[in-house]
Amino acid sequence: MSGLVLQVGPLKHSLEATLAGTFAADRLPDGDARAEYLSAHGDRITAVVTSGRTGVDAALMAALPNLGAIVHFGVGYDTTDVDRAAELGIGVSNTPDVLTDCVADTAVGLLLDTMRGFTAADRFVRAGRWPVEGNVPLSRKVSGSSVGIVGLGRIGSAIADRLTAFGCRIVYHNRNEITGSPYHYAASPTELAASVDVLIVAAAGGSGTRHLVDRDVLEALGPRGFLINVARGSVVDEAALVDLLQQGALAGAGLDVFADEPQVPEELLQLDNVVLLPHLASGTVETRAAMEELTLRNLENYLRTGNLVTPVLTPGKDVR
Ligand code: 8YV
Repeated sequence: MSGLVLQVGPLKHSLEATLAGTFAADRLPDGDARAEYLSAHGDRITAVVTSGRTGVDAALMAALPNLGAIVHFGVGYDTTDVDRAAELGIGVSNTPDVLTDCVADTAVGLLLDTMRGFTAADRFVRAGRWPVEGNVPLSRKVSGSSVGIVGLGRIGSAIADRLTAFGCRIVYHNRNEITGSPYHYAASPTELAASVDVLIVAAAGGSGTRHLVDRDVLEALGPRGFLINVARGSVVDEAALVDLLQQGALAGAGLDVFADEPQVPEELLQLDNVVLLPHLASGTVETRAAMEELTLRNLENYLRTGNLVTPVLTPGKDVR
């Protein structure tokens, strides 16, 4: 198939090298050079490779009239306008399954750290406070606690499996109850939050889940409740979260994702009961290699056959 591959946004270095070398891909320039590039080459682009951090919006799709597939490095694709892609017959793929373990591991790690205060205690030791002040304050027990999961998909289920081994009682909320699930279902996020010690956000991002965890949900979680988010910052009302944490109306939070990454609200940096991670959940050597391999398989398969290996939207254009 003729046509050009375009890299949109930064990607893993080895993936960028393969795109440029094996696939002779261009990289979309930033700034003023972008419009110039698109008017000169936009109609030659048949496939884009991007990530959940950049994506392809409707304006960029309009500048790429022969685009047939948007290949994502990452499971989340909320930065791409999937509704518009569907209207235009553009296929979209992501990298499901290969990162499930690492994201679930991170959720459990954040839960342990947030409830037990490990990172805060590490800061305490490093600051030389132990010999002076004695023991740190008591923390909260993880094993046997009640855990609510917002979004019992692949990642949510892997988190639930892990926490079952900790003797936790698992409750979940999804748009629909899952028939045959071993876990209790809560009909709303508020009902879920009110019944658990910890709320873990594992739902996909995008307009459908924006602020699904709003002030009411966080208030239902209450001053003894913890919030863990490994999904997308957009799923939680971050301003309400910050406000309630500052008031002591939540026990703590463990966050790998934020509303405006890489910006983290200044107020959170001052709080000792909050664990802050730089969106690292899938960031292991093994998982990123598997994501890279699946990304390239999607691209190669699309260019060769017109089909994606792990589509979230099947390509509607015959590109051969
Ligand atoms: C990545 C992610 O950090 O897969 C996702 O949706 O958020 C993470 O695994 C990201 O996609 C890499 O750009």
